[in-house]
Formats: sequence, structure tokens, C-alpha cells
Amino acid sequence: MATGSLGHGLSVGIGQALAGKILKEPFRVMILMSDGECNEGSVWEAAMFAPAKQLDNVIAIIDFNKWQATGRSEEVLKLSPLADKWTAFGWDAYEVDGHNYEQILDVFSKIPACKGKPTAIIAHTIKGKGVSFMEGDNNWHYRIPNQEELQKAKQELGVID
Ligand SMILES: Cc1ncc(C[n+]2csc(CCOP(=O)(O)OP(=O)(O)O)c2C)c(N)n1
Repeated sequence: MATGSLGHGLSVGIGQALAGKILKEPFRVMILMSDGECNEGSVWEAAMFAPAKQLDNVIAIIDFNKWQATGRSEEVLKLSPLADKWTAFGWDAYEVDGHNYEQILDVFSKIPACKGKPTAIIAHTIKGKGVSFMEGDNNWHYRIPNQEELQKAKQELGVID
């Protein structure tokens, strides 16, 4: 489920995880969120619910790229210390370099490291990483690359020669 309306994904994912526990199904639910999304009150309602129900089948990854639509996340509504907030809500929280697959897989391999607790992974990322003219430029939240820019981006990412 893709949730363009921010703050719904965590609640829906946690609902699925609760269903999994009730039905005694062994699946896990992965939820990918953004830092701007953590400004939504519904996120923290859901964040409180999952540990209360001991949903250790939930993994929430937060793409912490420090930007959101209208500016820097810390300036729009300060989030730091983000990992501490998840821990305080009862989650087992980890911080990783979001561009380093080994670090992410290392956390995945431990889950559930804390029985009865959901897992939050704060993935520190750089917006537009790997594309020289997009990196750290928040205008690309809304802009669509033209054909020339698309070709250049693909080349820089090694998708085409
Ligand atoms: C409920 C809700 N409120 C407001 C918006 C308007 N909005 C669109 S994008 C955005 C900020 C997104 O931040 P983030 O997802 O961190 O941006 P990223 O840098 O990851 O693209 C906002 C507030 C929305 N989509 N949904």
C-alpha cells in the first residue's frame, strides 16, 4: 500500500501485524516511512499501540533524509533525537547509514532482537544520493526530470552507459 497522505502507512501496517498475531501467522510487516511523515500525530498514536500489543512482527524503516516538502525537517518541526523517541515509545530502535545495505541487513538478521518489541530502523540518507544535480536539492521533491536530466541521472547511477 502506498500512502501519499502522510501518516497512514504505520497504522495500516500495524493493523496487519496485529491480524498476523491473532491468526498465528508467522509473517512480518515492513513499513517504509519518511522523516516528514513523523510530524503526523497519527504516527505517534500507532507508535504507542504496537509495543502495547507486543507486535514484534513489525519493522518500521524511517528514511531520515533531513528534508521535507517545504524545508529542512529540523526547521519545519524538530524530530531529533529521533531514535530516542522510538525507544521511549517502547520500540527496539537502530540507527544505520541508509545507503549501506550491509548495515540494514545486519539489523534485519537480528529481528526480533527484543522479543515482544517492534523494531524501528532510523536510516540516515542523503536526498537524491548518487545523482550530482539532485543530491541535497530539495527542489526535486516536486520537480520531474526532463529527458536529458533523466538520461544523465541514469548514467550517474550506472543504470545505462
Ligand atoms: C496528511 C498529509 N499532510 C500534508 C501533506 C503534504 N505534504 C506532501 S509532502 C510533505 C512532506 C514530506 O516530507 P518527506 O516525506 O520527508 O519528504 P522527502 O524528502 O522524503 O521526499 C507534506 C507535508 C500530505 N501529503 N499528507
